[in-house]
Amino acid sequence: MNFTPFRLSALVLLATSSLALPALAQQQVEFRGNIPLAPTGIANQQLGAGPWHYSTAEGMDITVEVAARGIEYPMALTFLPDGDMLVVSRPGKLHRVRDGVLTEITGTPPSVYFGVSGEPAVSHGYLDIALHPDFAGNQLVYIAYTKPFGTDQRSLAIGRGRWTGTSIEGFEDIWGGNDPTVSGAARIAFSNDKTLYIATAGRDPQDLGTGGGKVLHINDDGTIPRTNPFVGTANARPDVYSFGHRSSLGLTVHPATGALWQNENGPNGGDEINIIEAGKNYGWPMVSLGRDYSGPWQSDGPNHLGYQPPVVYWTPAIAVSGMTFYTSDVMPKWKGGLFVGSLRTGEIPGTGHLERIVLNEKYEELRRETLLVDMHQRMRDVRQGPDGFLYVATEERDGVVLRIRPAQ
Ligand SMILES: [Ca+2]
Repeated sequence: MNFTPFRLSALVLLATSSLALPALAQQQVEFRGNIPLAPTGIANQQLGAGPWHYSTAEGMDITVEVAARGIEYPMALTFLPDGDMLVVSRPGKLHRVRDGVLTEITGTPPSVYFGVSGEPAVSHGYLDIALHPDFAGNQLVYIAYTKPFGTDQRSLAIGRGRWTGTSIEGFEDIWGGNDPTVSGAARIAFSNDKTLYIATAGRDPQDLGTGGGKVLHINDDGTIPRTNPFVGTANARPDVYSFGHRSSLGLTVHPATGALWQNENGPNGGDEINIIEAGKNYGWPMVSLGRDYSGPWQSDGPNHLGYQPPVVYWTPAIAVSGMTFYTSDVMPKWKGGLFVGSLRTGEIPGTGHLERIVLNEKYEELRRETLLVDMHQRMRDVRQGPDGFLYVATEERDGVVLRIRPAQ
């Protein structure tokens, strides 16, 4: 036998570690139902006055400044032809922003708003806003919102009205508003043919007879395009365009191809960006690259066999939100990049940020940059302004719209 003192002590250490392993191998966390309670130690951090300066990966320095302040939980923004910004919020308000000054716009519909965003059992009042492609001629503004109906029910609704400069005139619903199976997150986007796409959350993403977990497709007046893939199919809604989605928080049209790009939140991981094709099944809840909130993988294999695969995915989740392609020469090293807002990373509140994704001509990912992490804000929407700068809405109680510009 050749037990040296060193080997003996190593054996003792090994035995001790083995005995202690079950107690040290994992951390117990508190659950509500089957969802772990999120740790809030770095959440709700106040944003300072700015501006902030950053170096970025492509060698382009940026300045980030506050373009608008004092919006409670902004959800989405868009720009009017005159350069003013319109911002909708969780409490169901529409603001115009001109030179940093907020004006609340009247004539918008009542909505349902409660709960803490990011936690179970919530309702967002206003979800998205879009201008009609012929806005300069018809002044039509579209709002996606959670509408109260019946005694105590709520439903996603899409409505439109005319912009007067200080109000929305003659607002009326053109779609939804009476279907309790469709509520929660949603986005809308006009395509180049002036029809409207609606990305929804909700129950039964595999059921073609319901509106939840789908991308839906309507004309600008709410009627159904006859070319939709399931028109005439038994037990299918004629407005369904694609299905098998979870919770869509981003929808945009590719500036060159006109293709519809959608993103959706997985549970704990499995966030996806998808290119939407008519009639296709995107897999939820059968296939996912994420985990159930309680720990197990959502599906048996890490693939989308038999279903449309995502173009980009995240595990752990970043809670993907608003999404846009950047097309301007103002920040040339970012031109062609895809920008995505993040509400929180790895199930930890206070870790929202902005991501920049570089794709090749086949839409295969080449690189991914994480931006504005140290701001600790929920970055709900990102859009390009008419000035070529990027604008980011932070969904916080003291929400702001940030402007990203080249460093000066
Ligand atoms: Ca999928």
